[in-house]
Amino acid sequence: MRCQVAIIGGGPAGLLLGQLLHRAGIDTVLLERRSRDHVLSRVRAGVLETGMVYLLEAAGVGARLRAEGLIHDSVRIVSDSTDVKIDFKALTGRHVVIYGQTEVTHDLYAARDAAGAVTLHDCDAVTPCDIDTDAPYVSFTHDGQAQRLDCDLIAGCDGFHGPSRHAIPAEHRTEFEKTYPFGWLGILSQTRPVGPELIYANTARGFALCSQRSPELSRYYVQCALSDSPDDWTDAMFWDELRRRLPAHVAETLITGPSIEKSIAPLRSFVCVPMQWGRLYLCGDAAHIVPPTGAKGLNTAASDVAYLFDAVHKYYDAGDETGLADYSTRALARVWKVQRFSWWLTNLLHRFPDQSRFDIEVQQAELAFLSESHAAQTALAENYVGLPH
Ligand code: FAS
Ligand code: PHB
Repeated sequence: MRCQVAIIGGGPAGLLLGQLLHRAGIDTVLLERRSRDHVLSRVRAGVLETGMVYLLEAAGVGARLRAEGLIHDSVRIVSDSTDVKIDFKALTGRHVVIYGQTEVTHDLYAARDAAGAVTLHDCDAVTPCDIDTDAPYVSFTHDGQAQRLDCDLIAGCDGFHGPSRHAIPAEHRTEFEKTYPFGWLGILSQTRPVGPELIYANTARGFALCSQRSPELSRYYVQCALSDSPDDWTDAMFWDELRRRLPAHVAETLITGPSIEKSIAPLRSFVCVPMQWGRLYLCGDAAHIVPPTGAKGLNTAASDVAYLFDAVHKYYDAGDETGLADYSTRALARVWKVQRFSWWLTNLLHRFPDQSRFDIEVQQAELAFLSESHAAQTALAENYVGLPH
């Protein structure tokens, strides 16, 4: 089997890259470890930067997004003593779009199928090989048969637990990591969202987030202990805790219902440097992870894809290898800015088990400054709507 670009991983990064390359006449084969149903059952991100929306339009999958995506011009950040609206539109002239990652993945798979591009699910032992030669390939097992996919380039879009990052020799790979002493317990409920905009809450009981997927589908999160499991939380316990972490006038309007999904995500900041080695290029969670606080995981996978697509297109279109050579440097420049913002917002909005009284006072003072300062609100808004690609 042979193609121009082998894509490992059928999440949003691999799918978006594959679709952009297809529309540029560059053929790919996508190897995914899990089944299509499993990938489409995941509930993850919900906020799209306008840069990501632009890429999805360029990939030809903007129709449902335009019809069903919800334009949000602001978010609210509340605490026990502050309640501030971060008005993206007024501060930056831009907005974000609420459209679930599940829907993005669904749309991209549908487009890939319609394009007739080759996607293999249930692939095992996927391994990038000879990445430091001009004849790289991917070995894998499919339907019990050992397979080999020869290619020119390999895109490692296989997420944090995939093999691609580990194909970069350990002696040349630097990994930066920060873990957080709590997780996010998230639920999805077929209920009307508590309000028109997302609400981030920092309270003495910890963080909470009121998000949404549609006018009838709500997504809520509460900060929880790392030792918790979803089974420790009944729906009633979740709703009670969420109410306690919201302003009273908001809590009393909360519409509750049975959870249709309930999961706990650990929080981590992680960066792999470099994001490329030989003919292997890492995109998305394969190279970096951010705590979900700033809604940047999916959107940063998209900016990696934008840079890699640009480089690969120049390579095939004009034999220009400069984009490929510069990919990691270019992508990491934006990745680190997103890491900083996600780390900063996570520290601002969560209660840490080891926080001193001083730490809490400083955190409350920063929330108060944010509620009073146009400059502070503008800085948050510029990062939230998305830094330039
Ligand atoms: P993904 O992990 O989505 O996709 C990688 C794909 O590679 C998967 O389909 C996987 O099955 C496949 N793969 C793995 N190993 C493989 C192998 N050996 N061979 C072949 N394929 C392999 N981001 C936000 O912005 N907001 C959120 O609220 C949010 N919540 C999240 C909750 C959870 C539980 C997780 C894990 C992540 C969350 N994220 C969130 C981040 C998430 O949205 C990622 O940033 C996004 O999925 C990145 O997309 P990919 O890089 O494509 O990685
Ligand atoms: C979500 O809707 O899943 C979501 C929204 C905003 C975030 C994180 C997650 O910051």
